[in-house]
Amino acid sequence: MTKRDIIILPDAQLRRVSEPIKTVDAGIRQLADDMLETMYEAPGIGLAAIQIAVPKRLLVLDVSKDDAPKEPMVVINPEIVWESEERSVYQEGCLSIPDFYEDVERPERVRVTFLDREGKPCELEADGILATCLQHEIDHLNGVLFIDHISKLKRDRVVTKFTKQARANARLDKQRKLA
Ligand code: GNR
Ligand code: NI
Repeated sequence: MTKRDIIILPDAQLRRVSEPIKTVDAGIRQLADDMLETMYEAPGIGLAAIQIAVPKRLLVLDVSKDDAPKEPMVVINPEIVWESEERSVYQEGCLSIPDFYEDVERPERVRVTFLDREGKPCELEADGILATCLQHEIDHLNGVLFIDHISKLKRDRVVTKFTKQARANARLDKQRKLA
């Protein structure tokens, strides 16, 4: 397994719509393993392939408690086939928007169809943090970020902050290359 770099705001790749996976082969299983390692290292509870710059409809997650055995999940070509009327609010974060957290309202429960790491069709009804995490990751596959669900004022503020930071880093890189 190999840890990969996570891309962050304002990287335009985060806005891409990812492509369905045609066949679940050894290459896809390798990619899923790399994503799990990257997620556990971060650490995070979920990771979409686009966060390591791979525009495929694949995500991994593990919402098990820190002191419980690991429960890695590989979710390929997910589709939300049902969502509850009932909503709930969770404070979300994102590995592609480090150190920024905000409340997001989403359906409390969802049913999701997907392929597992063997390519077997599966269906799952989720609630709580699993439902939130699945919806957050599926958003990534569609180029949507959790900041798209908060107020424009707060979103603009965080995008500006990360854009300025990226510019400052680019300037520093350039100076280092000249030195
Ligand atoms: O690690 C993560 N924690 C988290 C907390 C609340 C709601 C969603 C998440 S997902 C996030 C990892 C990530 O960025 N996945 O895309
Ligand atoms: Ni995220």
